[in-house]
Amino acid sequence: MVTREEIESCNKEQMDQHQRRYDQTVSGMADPYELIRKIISFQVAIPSWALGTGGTRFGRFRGRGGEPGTLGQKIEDVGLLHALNQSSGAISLHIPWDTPTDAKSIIELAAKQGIVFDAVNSNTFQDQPGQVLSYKFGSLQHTDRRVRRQAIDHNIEVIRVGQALGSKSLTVWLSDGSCFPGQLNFRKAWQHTFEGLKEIYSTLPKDWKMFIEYKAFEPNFYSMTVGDWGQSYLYASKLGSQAYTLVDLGHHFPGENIEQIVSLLLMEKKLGGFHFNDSKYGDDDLTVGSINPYQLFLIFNELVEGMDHQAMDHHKDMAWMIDASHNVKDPLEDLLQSVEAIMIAYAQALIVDRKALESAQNNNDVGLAQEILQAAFRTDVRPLVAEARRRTGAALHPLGTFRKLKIREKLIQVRGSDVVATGL
Ligand code: PSV
Ligand code: MN
Repeated sequence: MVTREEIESCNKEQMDQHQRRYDQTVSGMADPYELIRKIISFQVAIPSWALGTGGTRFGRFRGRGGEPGTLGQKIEDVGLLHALNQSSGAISLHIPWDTPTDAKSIIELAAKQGIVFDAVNSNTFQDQPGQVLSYKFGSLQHTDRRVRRQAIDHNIEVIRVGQALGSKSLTVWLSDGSCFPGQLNFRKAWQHTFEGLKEIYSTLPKDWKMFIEYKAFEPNFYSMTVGDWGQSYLYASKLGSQAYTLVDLGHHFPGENIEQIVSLLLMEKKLGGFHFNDSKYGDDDLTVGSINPYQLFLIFNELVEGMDHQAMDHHKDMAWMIDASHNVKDPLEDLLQSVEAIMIAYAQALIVDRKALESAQNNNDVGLAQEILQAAFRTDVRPLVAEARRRTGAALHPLGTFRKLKIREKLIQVRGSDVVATGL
């Protein structure tokens, strides 16, 4: 669908302008090559459910078409993104939305596109056709042990699916909770959930991690059984060293200090994974960096500081993923924009003058500390990120190239305009 030659020829047209901007950006930087090296190795996984047009509880409008109708086509779409940016070399599957029927051929297809399998995600927040017992009143927290059993078995099955693909982690997001006061005994709900997680954890292969994702509200509106980072941390620390908290940016109340949460979880070695998106009000699932890029930068600032403090590998030691929904935009364009926003925030965090910041903090020089952070945030690092892409054979401008090469039009020609991808 897109070749290296096509990307190169688009790059050629933009090269003069890029070179001018790049020279200007790196003129004052001590070691731009080291920055470029880090940017190149940073990869963000694409969730299998984000490749189609999403909807809300008020329905779903038609997308432009050409959406992936099969898991194979979803992998092809991630391959397209990766060809354009060389930063999306992984896919995260949601089971059962995207259960592979033939793992071997799926692995081969992914390998051809340079794609690996990131965390596998279980789903006990919906009832599936033919499912024996309902999750209407929760899954692992349920008052009926048979429902809990069904949810535990599903998670164990998801680990098995992931093992066949070479995944190394399981993400558990539970929608369990209650909608009305009195509906739930909080303590029993917590204990049931913990017992279930414990059993799932006990089946985890030794080289796997388990991520416990929390969410402040929705679909339950009075209480969530894994509602905040404190609850997730409690489960993760009681479970053991293979269990971690997963932070999804959209799962907080407005105004929450997510960067501080990130810093403390890193300090406790309990931050395992990340779901990127942006929001104005809640779990809005908007394009990363579209509403509050400064917050994204502040989060990356803590991530880089905390990971460096523990000599962690920025790419390998954390599961990075986008978790968004695209109701009005082309999903592939939206994902390209999200990855770009992540790379920009990451690059800006890399150029924070850490020594100067530490000294300003030690001297309680509040004004200077702010200046230092904002100097990094206000640096236009886009040419640096573009250069990192160019050096790996990707596009200087992924979105522009996607449009110039008429990739969506080609997908519509091949797949038609009526396919609807699985997901929410
Ligand atoms: C829940 O809102 C969530 O963030 C979880 O990560 C799910 O797996 C994903 O969205 C898709 O529904
Ligand atoms: Mn999520």
